[in-house]
Amino acid sequence: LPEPGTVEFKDVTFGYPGAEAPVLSNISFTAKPGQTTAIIGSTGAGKTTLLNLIPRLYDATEGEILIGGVPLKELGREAISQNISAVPQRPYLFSGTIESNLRFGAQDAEEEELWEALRIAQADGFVSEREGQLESKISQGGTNVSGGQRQRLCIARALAAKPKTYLFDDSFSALDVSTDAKLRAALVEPTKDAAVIIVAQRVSTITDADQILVLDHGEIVARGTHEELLESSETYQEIVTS
Ligand code: TTP
Ligand code: MG
Repeated sequence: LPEPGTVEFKDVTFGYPGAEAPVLSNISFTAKPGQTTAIIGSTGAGKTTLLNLIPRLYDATEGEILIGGVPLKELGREAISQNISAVPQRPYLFSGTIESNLRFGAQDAEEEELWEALRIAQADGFVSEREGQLESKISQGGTNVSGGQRQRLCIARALAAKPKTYLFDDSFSALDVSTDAKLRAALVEPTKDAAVIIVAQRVSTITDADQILVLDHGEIVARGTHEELLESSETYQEIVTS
């Protein structure tokens, strides 16, 4: 069996219910623990849809997705939520406290572990400045924190759960370049044994990924490392220079 956390897509096709054309066609790849798999492609290419299939927000129309060699449909909801942390493109906070938001998926974490997750996510500074700190209130939808703070709290929440698979959907876009760089450097150690899948807009942030999948109109049109794709893929070159 592949290692726990391994994500395998086998010839996956997906169309939204009622839509005529599939949004994803014949997607096959393996994201291995200890590696970063980046997905890049223009808006509407299907990147978010692809990520959303992994925690079963929808089921593939054709083909199969396996986690650690087990088909998603046999895994069960609990195993999926215990093993996979997803930071969605529009990160969401629940009304409650910062702590209750961080504990979603990490009920038994020690308080120190929550602070460690906040430090990695570059969120410890603004949380410690808020009155009440971990007990400080978050309003419905997280409207009383900024977009960049919301993003970092959702990254901290994902880290606190200590999953085997991380899904980041454009999760660093609201951060300034310097915070983005610090956060990425801090993420290396805590995610080193996990399978990490990152959807990115900025190529600069994924140049060191172990594999990059170039998605275009729902198909993987090229794959490889940054250097390989610069040589082989016109679509990639266009993304790099755009
Ligand atoms: P996405 O998967 O949202 O495309 P994307 O994530 O690559 O785009 P972006 O970079 O802007 O985040 O959408 C792919 C197609 O699927 C697009 O035509 C819109 C459609 N779609 C739906 O029909 N219903 C949905 O719920 C979503 C998320 C997308
Ligand atoms: Mg998207």
